[in-house]
Amino acid sequence: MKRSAVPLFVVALLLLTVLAACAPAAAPAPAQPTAAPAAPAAATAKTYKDMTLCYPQLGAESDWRTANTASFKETAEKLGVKLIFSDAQQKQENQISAMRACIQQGVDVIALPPVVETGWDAVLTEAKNAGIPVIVVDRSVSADKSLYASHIGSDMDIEGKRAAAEFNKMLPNGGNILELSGTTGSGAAVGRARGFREALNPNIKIIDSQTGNFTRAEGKPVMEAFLKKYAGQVQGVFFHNDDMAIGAIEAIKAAGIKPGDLKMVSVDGTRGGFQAMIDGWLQADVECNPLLGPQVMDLGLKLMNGEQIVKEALTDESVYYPDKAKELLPTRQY
Ligand code: GYE
Repeated sequence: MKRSAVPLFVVALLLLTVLAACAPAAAPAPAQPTAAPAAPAAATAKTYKDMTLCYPQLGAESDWRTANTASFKETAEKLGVKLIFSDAQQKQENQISAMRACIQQGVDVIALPPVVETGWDAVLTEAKNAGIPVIVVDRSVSADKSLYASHIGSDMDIEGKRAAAEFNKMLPNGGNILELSGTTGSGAAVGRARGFREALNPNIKIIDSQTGNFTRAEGKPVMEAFLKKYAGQVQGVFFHNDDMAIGAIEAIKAAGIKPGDLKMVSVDGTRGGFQAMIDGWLQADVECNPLLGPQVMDLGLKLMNGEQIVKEALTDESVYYPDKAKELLPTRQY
């Protein structure tokens, strides 16, 4: 038999082709990861335990202030926030140096309850340049809004208007009243005086207004002087806070005036104010809530995590009256 004419190299080629066709198809190349797997958000988000909060408190002038301080200290303790607290004794220069010390230390957030409205631009700019956000607490500042992150507190103008509405009800035929105002130049005193005047009926005249600096100690002598000067000429007194009212009531009692002889309205809604309503001295107490610690720390944490926060957060408040005072007093937290 003749040997096949098919050359050997052709056989080899065919074999190779068949082998190649039978080989399993190459597995697709594994997809190249495009990015490292995203870390769970919780691992990077800051928590309260990471926060150092500076609170250069303005003073300890009133029961409102004491409750405000307690709210910050208790909340910080509960949440594990490191609180740098100081008491400026109602002096702006002390608040400013406390803020500068905090800036130097590189705190995460500064919460500032400004004793007065003006004069904050320089230190707010320093905080901003250091990248430390400032939350203005309680009273307002006149500085440009770009210099601080947020303001949280009461609407002092509304509080003044609420007080005026009480006098409008109690003195429908008009009359003369006196005003014991808070710390001169403070957002609380400025707003309350402004709102009060805006809403007061024109037949009610404010015949004098003096500051008692939000304290009992200064409220009493101011009232003594008022009583000497205007004996028998006034129907009412508006107090910018309960502590001044309580100091003034001592002077009023000493002058032989009886509860209800003068119509009196105050602001804050402290236990002392409630007691003064129960005793018949105050006919209304406009609420001002000092328990701002939790809300401020919540905003502070949001800022640390780069979240957007509200520029102005106003506290929801009302007016208290003697009829409910006895029932509510035991429930009051301040
Ligand atoms: O009414 C007063 C305190 O700024 C709202 O300051 C605060 C006021 C408060 O001394 O009692």
